Amino acid sequence: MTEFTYRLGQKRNIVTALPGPRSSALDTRRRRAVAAGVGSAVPIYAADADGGVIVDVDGNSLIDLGSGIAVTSVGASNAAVAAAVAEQARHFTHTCFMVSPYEGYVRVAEKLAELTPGCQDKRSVLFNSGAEAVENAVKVARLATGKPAVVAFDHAYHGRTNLTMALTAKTMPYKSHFGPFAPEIYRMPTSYPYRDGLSGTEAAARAISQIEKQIGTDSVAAIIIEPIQGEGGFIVPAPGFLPALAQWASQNNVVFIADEVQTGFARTGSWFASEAEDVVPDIITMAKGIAGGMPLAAITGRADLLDAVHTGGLGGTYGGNPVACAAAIATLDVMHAWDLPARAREIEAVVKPRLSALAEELDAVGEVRGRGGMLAIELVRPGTTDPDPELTKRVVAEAFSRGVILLACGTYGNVIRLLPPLVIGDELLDDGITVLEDVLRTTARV
Ligand code: PLZ
Repeated sequence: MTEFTYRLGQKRNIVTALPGPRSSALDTRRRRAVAAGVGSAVPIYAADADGGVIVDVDGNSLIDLGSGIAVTSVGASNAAVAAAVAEQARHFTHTCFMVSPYEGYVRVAEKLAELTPGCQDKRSVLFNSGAEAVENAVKVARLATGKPAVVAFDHAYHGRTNLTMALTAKTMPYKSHFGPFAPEIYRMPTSYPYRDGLSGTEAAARAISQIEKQIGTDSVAAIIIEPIQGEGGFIVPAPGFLPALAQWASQNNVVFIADEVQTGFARTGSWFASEAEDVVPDIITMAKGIAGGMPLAAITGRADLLDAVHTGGLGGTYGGNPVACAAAIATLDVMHAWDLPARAREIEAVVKPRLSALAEELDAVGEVRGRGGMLAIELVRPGTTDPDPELTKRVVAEAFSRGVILLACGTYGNVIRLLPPLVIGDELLDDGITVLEDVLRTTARV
């Protein structure tokens, strides 16, 4: 393992009840000022964070197994990223790339062309959020193909804006009462081996047949899919599913968009999850891990598709903000220097066998799955495959009370996902997983 350097001590240390008095006081202020529609996974307020720990305003150090939803892979205050941000902010925080451009944007686009799968000629555009990247990938696909329809999948998550809500599968909490939604979005069955028992080829044939029958290839501009579905439950499709869809897309003038907002940037043990099956997406959407916590997103894709758009057709005031670009350049350098794809594989090698042993021991653990630093357990009622969201909530709450931040996910709310910062040290990771094991053993048996 690379020797990572940290600013804060990497130890779990709980010194008050959780939440402590300062967090509780802030929560009272929050309820009077912040809209109720915004939720938080844990009720502690952050004061500091580094490596694998979040320190709250009461002085508690918690183990972070969520990375702010797969964002802080290099740590939440990586020294190189913080220095790059400070240096860029000293010179200029903004000019707007659409007004007077700057090198950082170009450098990020060059790096994305190098890092993303495939050696075809590529172009990139930078944005602020994952949803914005997805919206723009769809804009490009529609313009380049001259076709209207977009195919998304069961269990998909692509964002909370109007178009991306339409692409997202789950109604609560993301869509309920927020419609009407963008038109020309069609949902197809995905590959969910634990629940459908199909091979990748069978699942792809099922989806393709429905696309051809219900929409028609002459109407389909794009297929958008997460190579491992994130919010929907860390669903890893059966081998062969993604390559079959990508091949069908390329044969039918359909743009294959891989949404790698959550799976990207070393998270799954390679730079992008598409690489695991040698899939070369026509367009790839990215955000989250790209810039060490600064808001930046991107689309990178085939030059002929991206350059089909008229000048002025793509952009936005803040897209590719210079401070965020500086953070991205530093983040990608750190990822290379510390070989974080290899670290993600190490995390899998350490954690997955322990989770698999739990699955053997406890009937409530239906499946263990995932890749690299993106791992999950799906919890079910013993003896069935019926989802157990109540148990999931209890496990997450109990782990939190012991100082470990875990995030749940899944269409049925019954998946516990592990997304540690990739720079988490072995001891802290071991402590976090030991807590998860203890909590599961005690909670799943009652
Ligand atoms: N595509 C694959 O995972 C964001 C959302 C959390 P934004 N996932 C976390 C929540 O409840 O809002 C995501 C994703 C995939 C797109 C997005 C959207 O990215 O940066 O949140 O817009």
